[in-house]
Amino acid sequence: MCHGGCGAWLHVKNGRLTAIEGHPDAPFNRGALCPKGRATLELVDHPDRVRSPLRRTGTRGGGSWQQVSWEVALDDIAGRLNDLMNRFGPETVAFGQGTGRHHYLDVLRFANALGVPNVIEPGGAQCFLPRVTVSKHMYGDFPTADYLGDTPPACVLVWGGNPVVTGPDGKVLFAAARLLKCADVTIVVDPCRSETARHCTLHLPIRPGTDAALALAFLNVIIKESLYDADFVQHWVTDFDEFSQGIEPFTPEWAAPITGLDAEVQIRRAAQLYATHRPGVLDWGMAIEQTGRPFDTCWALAALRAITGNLDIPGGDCFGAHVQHSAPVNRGAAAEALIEKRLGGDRFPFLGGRQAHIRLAHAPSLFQAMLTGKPYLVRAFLVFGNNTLTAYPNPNRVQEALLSTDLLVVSDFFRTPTAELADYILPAAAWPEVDDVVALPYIAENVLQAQQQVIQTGDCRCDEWIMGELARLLQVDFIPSNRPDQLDHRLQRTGLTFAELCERGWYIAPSQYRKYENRGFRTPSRKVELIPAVFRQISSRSVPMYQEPPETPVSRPDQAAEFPLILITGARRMHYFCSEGRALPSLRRARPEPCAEIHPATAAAYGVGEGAMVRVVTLHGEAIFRAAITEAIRSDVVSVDFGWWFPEVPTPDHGVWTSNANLLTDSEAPYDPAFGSYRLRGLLCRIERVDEKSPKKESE
Ligand SMILES: Nc1nc2c(c(=O)[nH]1)N[C@H]1C(S)=C(S)[C@@H](COP(=O)(O)OP(=O)(O)OC[C@H]3O[C@@H](n4cnc5c(=O)[nH]c(N)nc54)[C@H](O)[C@@H]3O)O[C@H]1N2
Ligand SMILES: Nc1nc2c(c(=O)[nH]1)N[C@H]1C(S)=C(S)[C@@H](COP(=O)(O)OP(=O)(O)OC[C@H]3O[C@@H](n4cnc5c(=O)[nH]c(N)nc54)[C@H](O)[C@@H]3O)O[C@H]1N2
Ligand SMILES: [Mo]
Repeated sequence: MCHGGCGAWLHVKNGRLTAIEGHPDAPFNRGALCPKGRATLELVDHPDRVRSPLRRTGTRGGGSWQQVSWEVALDDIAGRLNDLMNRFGPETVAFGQGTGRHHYLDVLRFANALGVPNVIEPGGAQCFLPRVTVSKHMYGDFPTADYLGDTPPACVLVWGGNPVVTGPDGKVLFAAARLLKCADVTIVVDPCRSETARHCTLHLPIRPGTDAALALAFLNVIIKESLYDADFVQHWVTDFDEFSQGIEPFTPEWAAPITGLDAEVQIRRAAQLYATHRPGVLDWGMAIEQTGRPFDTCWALAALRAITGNLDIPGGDCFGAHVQHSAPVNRGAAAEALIEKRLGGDRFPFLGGRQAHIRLAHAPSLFQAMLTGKPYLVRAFLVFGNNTLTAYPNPNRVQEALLSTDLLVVSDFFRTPTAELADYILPAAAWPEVDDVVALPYIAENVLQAQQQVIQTGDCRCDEWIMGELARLLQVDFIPSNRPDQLDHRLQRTGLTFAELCERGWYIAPSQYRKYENRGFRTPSRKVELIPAVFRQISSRSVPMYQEPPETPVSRPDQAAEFPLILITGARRMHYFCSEGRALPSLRRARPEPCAEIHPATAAAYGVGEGAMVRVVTLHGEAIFRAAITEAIRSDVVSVDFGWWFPEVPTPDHGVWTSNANLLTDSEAPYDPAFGSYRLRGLLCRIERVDEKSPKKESE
């Protein structure tokens, strides 16, 4: 359901789900389930679940809906798409989706089939894909920790993530926690003492947005003190001398005032520990992609792994078995032709251009095109599982953009504030209602698990089916990846059929290490490239650079008096997955309200007591949170929950304008030069006490 991969037994009686248990032998979770997994029954049977297609009856966003059949809904949607595409070309249609779910690649292939150039997903520029793309250019593949091997890592360095809560990217939180337990040295880089930090021997409470500076200083220490793996570097790494020269100025003493860390006992010591405790895992999280310049930060961190020889060794960061046989996404003349038309494709080569791992459009530019008709008209938007109003910065503008289209279709489980703006809401199938192959960890694909449909709820259908039906009506060539023959096809490399995989539950590829010794790395030089040629085209330098983020007390001293604190948004919480789960009673009881974590000294300075309501104000807007006062955060940082809306508020906006973290963030330039990323963390803010009883306003 999430980035999961937890094996579970689903108990079914008379076609209804009656219980869920963690599967005791499942490769990653070994019997455990998190609260979100345990709430599955509350999700599938929820009284507010959308169970049949809904057609808008009144004005847009007015909240009046009529149930219609799939046939009526899809005929009308296909007819209107056809009409718009005939008038304005296929670029008048755009797709949106959320973080990686089973239908992720189907949306991209469906877009290619239709000639639709613009698919947006919050992750392209802000989550995971920057790490993947940079790794592909430098190593030819994306490495993940050796979760299933027999050799424990000697060191785990967690950077800008909280994996024991989030288990992101198909690696599962329980496996991440096990890894931390067995390592000798564990280090975490995080402005907060997160749940992961509490498992670690060394915590570096970095100033938000300065990760590239710290990573450069790590490289400097490791190179200067000759702590790198000289043998690996000599045989398998290009451009080491040029790179080393470039790194010379970035000493721990240079990085200390930037990062707010001590040069000797924090920076130098951590770099030495990571370099000398091998095998080492560097587990990087999504914080490094949300502070504005993931290109440089990912480059520096990727270089760290390479020079310490931790790639593809037992207990290190390993390349996957790629045991799934997937249909290609970017290949073919049709996909190539779309690059020219893609919004942001020319400006951000790693987001939407030929060198992107997954080609996506630049979200702020797409919303802009909807509003202005420039560079061309975008009149239809189909959303397959994304709460657009909570996921993107500047939700006021996002709402204007969505309302300006001629056709808005949203497929979801619930009438979210975003779905309420649509012409049609399509009832999406939840995970116990879908057959699929789940390949974990993402990109690496070492484990294939069977996801089996065990129940059917109302008229709910999976997104792949919806796209398949639209393709049929629009007469384009697209085959859903979970059609029975496709499931078998995807399992080719295992020699199993889908039915056989269902019998076994999962397939684990045998671990193989140092695969590069046979065929080299999958880069042009067949080696790890510290300065790939394509990086030279993007950067004016031969090493990653640190640039002070555009909105900090250092870069904007003029604003710092009024906004003296630093805001981070969206650190993940155990009970919710992004904007989901707010309607599920067990989850809502555990975390009833959106919180702002504030250090006691800061709270005292602002006269804010535990549990008080606070208004967080930035240069971009304001939102309201419950104060959670904690020592586990830097005193100059405030951390707010993201994704909040209030399903119980009866107006169609469901309270999305009260505590939506993206009212506080920034969608404007400057953007990351490679990915077009904007800033969700590391923004100037202040807090104010609010003397209201409840954070929920009815409506604006
Ligand atoms: N300020 C701030 N903004 C952020 C972030 C942050 O940290 N701070 N994080 C960013 C990141 S990393 C991400 S990934 C995005 C998250 O953005 P998304 O991944 O889009 O998450 P949601 O906004 O929860 O939207 C997902 C919607 O899809 C529905 N859904 C779930 N499964 C399915 C399915 O199989 N089919 C269909 N049709 N619907 C489904 C859910 O009910 C929910 O309404 O937000 C980004 N935005
Ligand atoms: N339970 C749960 N699990 C989830 C999700 C969820 O919503 N709930 N969402 C999923 C999604 S879409 C994603 S992308 C992943 C994200 O999962 P992770 O990659 O683990 O990212 P976060 O939870 O955002 O953890 C980021 C940590 O980064 C810290 N941080 C904030 N700013 C900075 C900074 O500038 N530098 C550094 N070094 N650290 C910083 C925060 O304090 C936080 O502890 O989780 C996935 N898993
Ligand atoms: Mo994400």
